Amino acid sequence: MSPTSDSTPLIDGLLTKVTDNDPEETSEWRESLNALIEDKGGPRARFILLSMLAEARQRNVTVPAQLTSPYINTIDVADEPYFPGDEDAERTYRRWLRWNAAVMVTRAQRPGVGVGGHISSYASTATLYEVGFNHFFRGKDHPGGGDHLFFQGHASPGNYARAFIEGRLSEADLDGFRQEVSHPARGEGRGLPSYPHPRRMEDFWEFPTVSMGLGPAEAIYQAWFDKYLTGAGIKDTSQQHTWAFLGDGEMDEPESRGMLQLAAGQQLDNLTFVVNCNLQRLDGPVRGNGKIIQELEAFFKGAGWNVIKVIWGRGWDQLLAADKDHALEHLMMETLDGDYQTFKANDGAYVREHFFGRDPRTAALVKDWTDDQIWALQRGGNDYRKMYAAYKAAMEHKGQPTVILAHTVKGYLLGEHFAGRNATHQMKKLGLEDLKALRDRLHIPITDEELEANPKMPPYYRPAQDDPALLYMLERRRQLGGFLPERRDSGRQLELPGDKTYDILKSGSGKQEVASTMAFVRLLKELLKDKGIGRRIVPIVPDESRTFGLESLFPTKKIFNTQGQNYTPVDADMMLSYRESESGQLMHTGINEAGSAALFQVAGTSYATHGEPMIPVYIFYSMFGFQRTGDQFWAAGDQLARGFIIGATAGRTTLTGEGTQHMDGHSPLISATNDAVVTYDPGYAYEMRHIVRDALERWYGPDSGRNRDVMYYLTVYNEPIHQPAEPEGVDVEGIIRGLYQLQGAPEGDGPEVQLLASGVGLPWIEEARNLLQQDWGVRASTWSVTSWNELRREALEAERHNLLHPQDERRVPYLTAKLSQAHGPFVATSDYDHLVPDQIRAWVPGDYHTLGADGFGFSDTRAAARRHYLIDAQSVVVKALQALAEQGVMDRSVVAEAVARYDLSNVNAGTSGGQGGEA
Ligand SMILES: Cc1ncc(C[n+]2csc(CCOP(=O)(O)OP(=O)(O)O)c2C)c(N)n1
Ligand SMILES: [Mg+2]
Repeated sequence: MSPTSDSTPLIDGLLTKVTDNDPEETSEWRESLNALIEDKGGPRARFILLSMLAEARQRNVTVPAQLTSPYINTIDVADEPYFPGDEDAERTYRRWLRWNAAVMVTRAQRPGVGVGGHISSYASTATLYEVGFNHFFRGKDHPGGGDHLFFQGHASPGNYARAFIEGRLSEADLDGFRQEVSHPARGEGRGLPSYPHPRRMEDFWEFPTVSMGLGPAEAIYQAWFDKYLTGAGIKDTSQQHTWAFLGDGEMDEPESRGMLQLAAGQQLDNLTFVVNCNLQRLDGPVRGNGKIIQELEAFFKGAGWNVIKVIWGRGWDQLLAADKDHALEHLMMETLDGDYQTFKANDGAYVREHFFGRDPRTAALVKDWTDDQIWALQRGGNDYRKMYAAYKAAMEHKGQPTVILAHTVKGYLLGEHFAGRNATHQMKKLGLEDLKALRDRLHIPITDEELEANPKMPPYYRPAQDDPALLYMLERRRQLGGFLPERRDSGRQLELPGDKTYDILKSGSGKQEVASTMAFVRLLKELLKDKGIGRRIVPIVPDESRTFGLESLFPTKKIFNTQGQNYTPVDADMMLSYRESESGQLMHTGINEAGSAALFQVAGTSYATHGEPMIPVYIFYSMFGFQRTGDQFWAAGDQLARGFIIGATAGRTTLTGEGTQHMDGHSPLISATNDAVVTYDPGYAYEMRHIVRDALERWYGPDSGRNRDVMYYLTVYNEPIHQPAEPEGVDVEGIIRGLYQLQGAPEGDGPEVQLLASGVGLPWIEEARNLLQQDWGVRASTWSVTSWNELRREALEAERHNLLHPQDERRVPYLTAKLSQAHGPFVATSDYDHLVPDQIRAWVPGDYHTLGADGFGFSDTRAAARRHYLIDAQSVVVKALQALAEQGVMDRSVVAEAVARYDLSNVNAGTSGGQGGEA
């Protein structure tokens, strides 16, 4: 055991505070131990101690579980299963794949292109993939529905190489690697994205994995969600398995490790992680001074996973069998990863001297072996049968997720310039000599002449159509349900709710004041009742249900838990009792925004992954959304996810009681950078009814020609406000496109201004309109900007069109056209940074002035905060007067008078918004 595992916290129920009631006896035991260490040394003492622990456990004396095992394979040789495949045939085409993957990347480095790629990672993981492709991974035509496969992103050349041999991609397609736009534009074939990007290759990739750490997180939630679908009676997923292939370096990411407990707690035995432990990451060793496999073993075991280590290939079996006094096993354990890496960058003689030579007993084990024989000893992850045994055991294991820790070599079989080298990750091409050597090692029938003809464009290898190995390979996939990866979008539509469901938000709040969050939740409850889509809605909440008024769903819809509810909830007698169930509809993710975002991604892509459209409604504190899990929303966009992202308690000044780390004044800016996110900042409830309906129709209604693969981000607030009834004949198109008029200018002949606002700012401009008229005789129109972001996008599209078609009639952006009849300067406010309304500046037809709440928030009353930032009603009034003064319509002294009248620099003089602002 390494020193680190000595300090592993005791989590197995051991009492940590036991009184020592016989110190003398204790000290005798201690002395014996010390004597043993001095006499026989540390290793022997360790052996005795571990035997004692094992004995104690056997006798039911509770001691903490041992989190690591010896540095040998978990599955004993005697327990290895019969291997049902044709190992020779499988090796033959595995070599073709290795060759074509390396050649594709090399060719992508050709002069004039030079776009790079990775060679060594696939070389290390080819065996791990191939065992799965030939014996385990079920395709989409499998009656059980097929498996979910998360591949290591930068090992994609291997996936393309397989698709080429399978006949799914042509040689011309492979030459389009990393030239997604230019290659097809030249008419030369498909462009292949660098990594698994479903958005860029919709019929092929399913899961975007290259932002390291997000794949493992998503895989866990995919497996959980599969059980949810079964519990909901929507789909039987009992024959679907989730496999995640991960790098050992990738396991450093907090997202890779931070959600393991959910998989164990929910007993996700439909999930297997395969960690490709090639001991290297990008720069160098993962744990040069330690042992990553042992570290991961302890970590996963501690989290409650089943761990299978595949460390040594079959060549080692006889050595370990002859290792009577465990000297080899001990040496394997004592040798550091950094040294293991160095061995693979050398040769057999080096391994003999620097590994076996460290102990006369181990040196003796190989004394009759040649250096070549020693060099041929493989690592477990490069041994096909050892991996087969591990996968089979993982599939058969019940009640726990499994992790397979596979020891491999980075750059395996690529030769001395690649294997185990620190720089190997980024080596992008093979030189002529490397190619020749690789060709020989892989037995590829390509001649020296063919290689020499153009070393920058080495030929791909394609077997004859009736090659027995090829036929065998295709047959394996046919038996397992078709090629993988594959993404299928069923294009399924849903029967959507009619008008009545949405009417709940039509009539306003009457005398009451209602926050937009609550209004949204009311609509959500109506949607949950709908016969057509109610059961397809997946509310996702990271421990904030009570904050958002969702706790009333606990007793009726229940919280999903694969274990059901085995305890009596403390509030069992109450109406709103906390209820968990195997068929629950709510997904309570714990305090885990990253997990929730992963789940959102999974549920939002179920229409493709499972052919079952599901509608995630992920509600969270908006501050902990785009800036915290923005990368996951990006991955969700890549995966063409659809669903509602509800940034609740939004705004820089609306949740003021909670202070700066809760006050979001910028999430619409971040969401604006994600092209798959349609952002709305609705202020009034009735606006939401149209937006939500539009989203559902866009995703799952009849085809309207619009891109369906978008997510809707709605910012909603916790400030109760008067919700007006929907005006007769309201401008629905304007609401959806981002801008509509609330009120026109009052009659009269005073100067005119145009006031724009969004979200919680709508009441401020309505108040400002009154003040302008009463106090200054200025006539203001008010506009609700439901989406600054969409207005900008549409305007940019118009500009692009105009750039490319200079002689066509100019396309006028929607917002420009909409505001073209408006008179006077424009003033905009919101509960966000200036940059939010500034997004549309270029297309506002007139002088445009923005107000905004920039910088860090603080805890205070809403009115004080709004005055501090100068975004409230009075600030809007003054800004409007100033705008008129700048146009020469009004004297500057009037502006000064207004500043004084409203006491504008006094934070205690604000009136926009009530007191408070807690969650
Ligand atoms: C979040 C994130 N950070 C950094 C990278 C860049 N990156 C790509 S591959 C790689 C090294 C991967 O090492 P490992 O996970 O051990 O995979 P291997 O290639 O060794 O199988 C890095 C740092 C990334 N893709 N994603
Ligand atoms: Mg690695």
